[in-house]
Amino acid sequence: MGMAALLLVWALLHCTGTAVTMVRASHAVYPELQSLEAEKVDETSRTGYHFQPPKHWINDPNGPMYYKGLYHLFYQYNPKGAVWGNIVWAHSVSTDLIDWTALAPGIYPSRQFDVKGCWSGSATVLPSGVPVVMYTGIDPDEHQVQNVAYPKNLSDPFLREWVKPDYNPIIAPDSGVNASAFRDPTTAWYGPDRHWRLLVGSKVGGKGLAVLYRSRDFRRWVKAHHPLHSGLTGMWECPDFFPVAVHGGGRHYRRGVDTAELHDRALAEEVKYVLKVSLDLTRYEYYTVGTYDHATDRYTPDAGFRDNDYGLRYDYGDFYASKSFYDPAKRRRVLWGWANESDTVPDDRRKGWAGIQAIPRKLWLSPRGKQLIQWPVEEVKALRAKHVNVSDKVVKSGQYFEVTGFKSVQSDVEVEFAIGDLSKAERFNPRWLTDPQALCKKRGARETGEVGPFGLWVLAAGDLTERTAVFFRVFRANSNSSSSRLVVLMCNDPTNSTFEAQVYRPTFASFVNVDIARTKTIALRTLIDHSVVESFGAGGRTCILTRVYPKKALGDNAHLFVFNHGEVDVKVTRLDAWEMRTPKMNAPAQ
Ligand SMILES: *[C@@H]1O[C@H](CO)[C@@H](O)[C@H](O)[C@H]1NC(C)=O
Ligand SMILES: *[C@@H]1O[C@H](CO)[C@@H](O)[C@H](O)[C@H]1NC(C)=O
Ligand SMILES: *[C@@H]1O[C@H](CO)[C@@H](O)[C@H](O)[C@H]1NC(C)=O
Ligand SMILES: *[C@@H]1O[C@H](CO)[C@@H](O)[C@H](O)[C@H]1NC(C)=O
Ligand SMILES: *[C@@H]1O[C@H](CO)[C@@H](O)[C@H](O)[C@H]1NC(C)=O
Ligand SMILES: *[C@H]1O[C@@H](CO)[C@H](O)[C@@H](O)[C@@H]1NC(C)=O
Repeated sequence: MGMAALLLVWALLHCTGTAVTMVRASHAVYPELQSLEAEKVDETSRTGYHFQPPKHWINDPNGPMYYKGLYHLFYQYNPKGAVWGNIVWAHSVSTDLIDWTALAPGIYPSRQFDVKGCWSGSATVLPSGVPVVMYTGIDPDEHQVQNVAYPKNLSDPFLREWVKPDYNPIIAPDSGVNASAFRDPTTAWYGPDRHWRLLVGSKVGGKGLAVLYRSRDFRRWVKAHHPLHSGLTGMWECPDFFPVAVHGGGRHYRRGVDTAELHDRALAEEVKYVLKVSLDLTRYEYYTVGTYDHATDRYTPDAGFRDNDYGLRYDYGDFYASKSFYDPAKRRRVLWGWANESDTVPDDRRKGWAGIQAIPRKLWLSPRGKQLIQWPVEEVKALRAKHVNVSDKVVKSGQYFEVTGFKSVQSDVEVEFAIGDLSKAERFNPRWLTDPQALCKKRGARETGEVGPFGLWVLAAGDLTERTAVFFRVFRANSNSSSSRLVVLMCNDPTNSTFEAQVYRPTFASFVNVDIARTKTIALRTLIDHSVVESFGAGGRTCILTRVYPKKALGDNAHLFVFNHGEVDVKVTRLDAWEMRTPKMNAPAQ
């Protein structure tokens, strides 16, 4: 197609706004755009220290693993454009999860069993030390099949080349499976019966399924009679199933547990299991923590975990298709998740890029086993540069102050608030319990309250006409103040983040499981990175990532404020903020 024709297509798309789009694999598909290379890359809102390639579209993290001293991250990538399409497994390596080197794509369509696409999957490091990847291939009939690939050269720590055995696909949809809804194999685990197991995401009718397969030799896989688990939530994408250490279980509870260790009987008694699924219908994820019976291959969520759309999430913002891996170098479980753009497809075409990965997070089970806790991997601290701090500063009702002396556009901010008088907390309506997001919208950052809203305005213009609020509000759960329970809401309000009308800017929120009546303080850490606001409330109990695109609050014009719109005074007991350096982000290998 000549340049004029391209421009015509583009103009048509723009003017009518009704491009022929279809939805496949849950991504809007723009056939006319998916092979239009970005001519230039707009750096305006590009991130500095979040993972992204130099240009074009990315989505799900794939097959993360540690091998011979290197962290590997593969991810869904369109080498030809800034919208979804032409999907391959792009491949990057790092020694520290911070500086990344881009290699050539590791897995790309080359055989009948993946000729129409190489979609998401996982890595398993076999007991022999050999890493294997299992991924979804799209065959000539557009059926989703599961394939395996092995490294060509085990002495190459970069694992540059992968071999796809002729016996692929190793798992094809049988007559009981919808071949258009059968994807994203998990890391495999080994049972006491000497069989490997893995899960594939699927659905039947309105039910999401984690379909279970078993194998003796990693080659011939047989479907189990029942799925490991299912739920009335529509298609399950990107299932993840892994053990977590229990507090008091004889090992440090923050330590990760390798999926491959699952068959160890002594170990099995001191771990719980996590099942996470990504809901195709809502584009959110949820997880439960429970027990796994090796003999019956059944997973049962613990009482108290909601096993549906209202379940606990890793992140209550823009975070999807996540995948964890066990890091043997630091004995921890690390979580990767994809954050898409909140701007429009024409914006992405103009920018020449779309999608980032969230900062990798260490993940562990809380001491009481009621939820998972996440925290940016410790390596992130190595990026901290210029530091400023504030301590014991009271923010009176209706007041705010600016944190000065550093550039906040690419920064890491840790703050702790002490609350003066919790007895004034507003009444909590029990109906709000199931929908914190609606509560946040109703009681956004601009509404005044009693205890809160207080928190940060980030990526703010000097005159505050642009700002994204990350804040808390405290409510009292019943009218009897001597026996009341306090409810803490954490909220992210991007309503005033930009003047750009087209940008998608939902309020994101959740409750924070802290006993604030006892602590009387609450902490917040926010990683700010041009168009990313990634927040960790109460030491990682509630996380919210959001994408925003300020027009004024760019570069040196981005400011950071602390505000209090509640009647009750709060005190910033301490605030530490650092400018963040830019790591080597996917520079091509020499
Ligand atoms: C395998 O990788 C090692 C380490 O990079 C290299 O020295 C060796 O030449 C490679 N072997 C082949 C057959 O490519
Ligand atoms: C199979 O899944 C596809 C994709 O979600 C859906 O369009 C189709 O209706 C499903 N087919 C059946 C028979 O459920
Ligand atoms: C702020 O940090 C500096 C070191 O960067 C330290 O010397 C100083 O005591 C801190 N001030 C407050 C008020 O915390
Ligand atoms: C913030 O957003 C609201 C709702 O869109 C709007 O009414 C208000 O004028 C905005 N405030 C500023 C300072 O732009
Ligand atoms: C408040 O609750 C406490 C403890 O449940 C109870 O002893 C007290 O009578 C209650 N007071 C009122 C006014 O209901
Ligand atoms: C990210 O983009 C927004 C705005 O277009 C959509 O509403 C979300 O559904 C989408 N998220 C995912 C996971 O695709």
